[in-house]
Order: sequence, then structure tokens, then C-alpha cells
Amino acid sequence: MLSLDQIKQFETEGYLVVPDILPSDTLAAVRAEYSALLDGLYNGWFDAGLVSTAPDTLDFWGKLLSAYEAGVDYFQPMDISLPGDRIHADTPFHIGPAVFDMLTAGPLLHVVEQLIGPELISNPIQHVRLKPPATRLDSDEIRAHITATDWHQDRAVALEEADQTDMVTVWIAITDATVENGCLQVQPQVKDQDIFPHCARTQTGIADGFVNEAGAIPLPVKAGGAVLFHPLTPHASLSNVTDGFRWSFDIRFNATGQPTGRSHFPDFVARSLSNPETEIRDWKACKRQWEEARARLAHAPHIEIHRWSSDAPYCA
Ligand SMILES: O=C(O)CCC(=O)C(=O)O
Ligand SMILES: [Fe+2]
Repeated sequence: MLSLDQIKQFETEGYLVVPDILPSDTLAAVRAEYSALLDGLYNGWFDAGLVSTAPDTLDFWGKLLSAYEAGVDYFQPMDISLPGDRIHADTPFHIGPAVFDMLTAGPLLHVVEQLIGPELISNPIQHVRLKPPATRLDSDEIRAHITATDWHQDRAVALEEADQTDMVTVWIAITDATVENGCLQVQPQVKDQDIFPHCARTQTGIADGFVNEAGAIPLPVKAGGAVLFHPLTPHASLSNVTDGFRWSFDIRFNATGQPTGRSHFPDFVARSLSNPETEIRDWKACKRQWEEARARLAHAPHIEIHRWSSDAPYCA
């Protein structure tokens, strides 16, 4: 249950840190599900000769690092979404029972409900981020799921159709997120905040001059806790300067009936006070929606996932 002060902070400053938002059994189940997922993936890569270190000598982190250093993409098969482009009939992704329990965790939905109401859809703009130590990254690494993320607003990296919606991002720490291992940082919102111009940077990020980096607030949070933020709140992540991985998920919710900003991907009713029978409660139904989207999109023309082009004003 959020206090009135917490709700007010979200409304005025555009962000909120909520410790222990994920039940500890759900957190443990997510870790176990990912451990089994990576074991299966790694065995396949080893058998195919793509990685050279035998699985039995490596733990979870060792497997991730071994895959990364061998140039094997561990990210997409572990992500909880399809990619923004190059979707094929067999593009891997991961939705399992523990991930679904995280997407629909009662205490988490209860907090979101206090911010945007009791009719909630799970927005398909959602990712896992498993970030290796910066010193181990390839020099040309740019992916926001692997390296530090540029300053941006989530509203700006969705399509215009979602500009007028009520959306909340919930960024969940699965390992403790610290300043050293690359936690999130925000720029508190200002009154009448608007969308800033975004340009091609390391990823797509806010144009120069719109973010006062000196005023940025780093938001460390322990595993199982979350940072919640408004879609207009500028945020970025710090570099991971430790020798361990930083692991988070970011998931989003909208008021039901509103466009998600990525409508070619599937949403589902996560919570409904007025029509509880419309809630999806079976992880297999959620997974099936993604499989159906993948089958459809594999043969469809590419759909841009945001509005910015590098020749936009402010990007010179
Ligand atoms: O974790 C990160 O590096 C960035 C996360 C982010 O941009 C988000 O959750 O919207
Ligand atoms: Fe973001």
C-alpha cells in the first residue's frame, strides 16, 4: 500500500522507489526459471561448438559471460519480448510461469493500481536486462539490454498512439542494483513536462541540452524492489563498473482500453476490478499470444518502434 506522500511524489516528480514489491517466492522462482532456461541454452551452444567452456564448470554468470565472449546472443532467448526488428518464425523469447507470476504479482499490481486505477493491461514493451561488467563488453557494444542506457523518456520510445495514455514503468531489480553496478538514474519531472526531442545516440536518447546530468538522481534498490516511473520522466542507467552482472526486468502497465504504443505486440488484462473474468491467469495463454504475434510478424513488413530519425531537428 502506498502512502499519500508516495503517490504525491510519483505525481509531482515522476518516480518512486518501492522496496520489496515482488514477493520473495516469485523472485526466487524467476531466478530458478532463468537458471534452468540458461542451462538448456548453454548445453545447446556447447553441443553445437559455439561456446568452448564445458557447462559443468560454470555457474549462471559464468555461462552468460562465456556466451557473450564467444559472440553468442544470450539476450534474445532470455528476453520477455520479441525484438524491434528482424522477427522470424523461430525468433526465440521467454515467457514462463515465473515470469508470468512477476508480470501479474498481486503486490505489484496493487501499487500500480494506486497510480493509474484498477483496470490494468500489461504493456508488451518489456525486457530483461542482464548486464555484464563494463570491462568485459565489446568496444562496439551498444545494446541497451547489455550496456549502459542513454537518457530517454519511455513515452518517446513508444509510438505516438500512446502519447495521451496513462502508463507506468516498473523497473524491477533481480540482483541488488547499486550505483557501482549500473542502477537506474532519473531526472525528476518538472511541471508541464513534455516529450523531449530524441536522437540516435548510443541508442535512441534525449538530444543534447535537455537533460541536466548534474541533477540526476541515482536510484539504488535491493533485489525484489522496484523503481516506478512516469513515461515522461527522463531516465538512464549507469555503467556497471563491478565485476558482477546487473540483472533487472522492466515491465509496463496501461489503463485498459488505451493503446500501448506497440500495438503489433500482444497486451493482456492483468487486473480488472470491474470485469475480473477478463484477467489472463494462465502463463500459457500469455506465451501463446506472443507466439501468434511472432508468426504474424515474421511475414509482415517491418514496423518502426519509435518516431525519431537521425536527421531530426536538434540532432546535428
Ligand atoms: O535498465 C536500464 O538500463 C534501462 C531501463 C529503462 O530504460 C526502462 O526501464 O525503461
Ligand atoms: Fe526506459
